Amino acid sequence: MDWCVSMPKVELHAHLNGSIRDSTLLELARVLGEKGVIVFSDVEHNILKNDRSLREVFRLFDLIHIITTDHMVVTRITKEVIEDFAKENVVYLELRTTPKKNDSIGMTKRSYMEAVMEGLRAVSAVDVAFPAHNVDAGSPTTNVPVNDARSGTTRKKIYVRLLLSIDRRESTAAAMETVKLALEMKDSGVVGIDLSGNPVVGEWITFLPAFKFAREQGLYITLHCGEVPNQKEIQAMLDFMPQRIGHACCFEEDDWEKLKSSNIPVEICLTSNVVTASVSSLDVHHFVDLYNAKHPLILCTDDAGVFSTSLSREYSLAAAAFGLGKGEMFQLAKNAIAFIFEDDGVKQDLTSIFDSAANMLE
Ligand code: 6MZ
Repeated sequence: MDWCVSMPKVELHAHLNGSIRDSTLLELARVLGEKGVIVFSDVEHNILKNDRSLREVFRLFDLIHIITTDHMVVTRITKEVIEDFAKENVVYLELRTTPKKNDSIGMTKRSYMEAVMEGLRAVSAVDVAFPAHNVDAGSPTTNVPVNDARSGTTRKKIYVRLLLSIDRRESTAAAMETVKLALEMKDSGVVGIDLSGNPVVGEWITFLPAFKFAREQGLYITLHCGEVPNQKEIQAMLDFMPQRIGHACCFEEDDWEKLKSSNIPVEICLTSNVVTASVSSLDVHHFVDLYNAKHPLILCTDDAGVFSTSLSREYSLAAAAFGLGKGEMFQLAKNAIAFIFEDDGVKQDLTSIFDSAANMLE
């Protein structure tokens, strides 16, 4: 496990509200319990539970959202989640979150995202490399630490980019609103759009206009695809040719064929898939077939908080379950650079970070 922690890693599939520390969730829940908004003991049991079906996971998210949908809390969890990933040597993080609207507390999708941005700026343990709008040049510049001016020191650095998620419960109009917000925030590090949420709810066709618009406007796209069996949807999503997909658990023969010929990279979330029973056990996980076929794949956490995992743990699990050595795992981590939603400049910087860490393999 030690070398899985110390080696640089790239995280491309992490949901903000799924990645919260248990201690933070419990602390926040206790406060709401004292105010009588929730029953703390029920919530505590739910948060600390280890096994969860996919249905229970989405019930838990509804609960988490009651606890966290508040501007200050959103800022706090964003800061903590980034610090946690940086601590285990994630050097590039694409953090995704669903912009939320809650009239009762004056929250709009935009103000929710501003609270996320505030969280980025609040990170103090590491430098956060993030695009900052260069007022003089009138154009965005990348690679600027937004939280601290102490760059150039030996402090750790993590690149953070944001993906805005569309929840499958949303309407076409709400999905379009999220895409427009992403476009307005393009200079602030929002690079793409994700489709997520309970996979048994909603239909791809509802979101298609928003995703078409996102693509036309130059945003990157990743879709949760095949987390439950739904061949018609899987085929339609693959035909759309997103830049990446997440999960790909319940694929039929035709779907594998289409996926492999399209070469669409897959974000693999081992613990999440096994805990939610989308895959019955690690030894039958599609990681093996995709890895052997040299299909592009990236190991990710999905929801490090909800599934009590970390990216290092996912690497360690894969190494043990699939008999992969240190060199192969290092290469797997490095390969992820090719699939980030960023330009060649950032890719080159990440490549040098990996190259200078390669001596850990000796
Ligand atoms: C599908 C998931 C998910 O956006 O509030 N989410 N969607 N499948 C999964 N597999 C377990 N895990 C998380 O983070 C929480 C939201 O992310 C999506 C769900 O929509 C969940 O409500 P944010 O930060």
